Amino acid sequence: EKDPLIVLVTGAAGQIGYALLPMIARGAMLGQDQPVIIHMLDIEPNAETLKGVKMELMDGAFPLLKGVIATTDVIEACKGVDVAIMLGGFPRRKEDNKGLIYKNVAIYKAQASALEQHADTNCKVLVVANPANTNALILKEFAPSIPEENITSLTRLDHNRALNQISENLNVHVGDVTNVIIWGNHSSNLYPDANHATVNTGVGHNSVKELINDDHWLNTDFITNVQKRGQTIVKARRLSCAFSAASAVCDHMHDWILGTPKGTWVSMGVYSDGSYGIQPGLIYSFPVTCEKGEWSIVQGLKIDEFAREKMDALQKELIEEKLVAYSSLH
Ligand code: NAX
Repeated sequence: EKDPLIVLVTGAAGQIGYALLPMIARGAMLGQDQPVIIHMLDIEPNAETLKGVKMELMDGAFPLLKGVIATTDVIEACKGVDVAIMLGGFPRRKEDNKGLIYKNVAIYKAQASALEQHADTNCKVLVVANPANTNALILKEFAPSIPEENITSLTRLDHNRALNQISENLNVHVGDVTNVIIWGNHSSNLYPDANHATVNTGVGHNSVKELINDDHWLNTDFITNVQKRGQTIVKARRLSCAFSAASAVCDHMHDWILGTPKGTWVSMGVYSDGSYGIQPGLIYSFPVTCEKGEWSIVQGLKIDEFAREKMDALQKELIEEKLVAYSSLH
């Protein structure tokens, strides 16, 4: 049997945490042959809730689950961690964007130091809490001894939502649609790009662009449907999306660690190496392939004018968020 991996989940008493924890314990994230020890972190006002979640994890009698720690102590939570899922943060609903960034910079700076000092040196980090790209950037800057390629942010939910939009439009199974791209920032202006997406028709791979034959839809409703999907779900459910986010977290970590299938890519927020003219160092969502625990940005895709404009606007947004974040540090 493999040695267990230690998985940290911050904000574990929250909504996404509640959906994610049983998925991790059942092997949906790291594989059915990979035992796990789960470290759950939340803040003092939620300590009791966290205890309740721990009881449910124990009652799950999960064969792969070798241990659970529920704590409000960030150092205890970060000890020996191999995989860190950062759901915890100050909620968007209570602050404007600037206030939200300020509050979260303080949190991510502190958690970066704790991870740097106490986690495994090769710890892989996924930041989900919003503003996800900028929280990840702060984490990267304040944990310089963690390799920068190990710090990522979530755009996989948006990626999966884009796959679903295409699957509904073309009336094909979502599993047959591949290679959409979420470029840049996970924000209300996020940009799903289907220019390179394909559908497996059983006899070959056809371009989504040719099958849909309607650039207008791809450049209008397709984009806004993905951008507004979160709000649409809140309206229907009277709660924000939780298990689709949790499932996307599992997809992100699973594909990063175990690899993407040949010929397909996924979207991940990763540090820019200057690919596609994006400012180096920013945490920007790119199409990536993964192998043996390492991602690489898909190179050489043809970018049309429409896409270029969106990609640049999102870069600008991220540079602005970065400036706000840094201004709060002085
Ligand atoms: P909840 O508000 O239900 O849970 C957040 C939890 O974090 C709470 O239990 C809170 O006590 C805890 N927390 C706050 N400060 C903390 C700290 N300093 N240390 C540890 N824990 C702390 O939110 P939930 O619906 O679970 O969403 C979690 C985060 O994901 C939010 O920031 C949300 O905006 C973000 N999302 C990001 C997505 C993405 O694609 N990147 C999509 C889903 C989601 O909206």
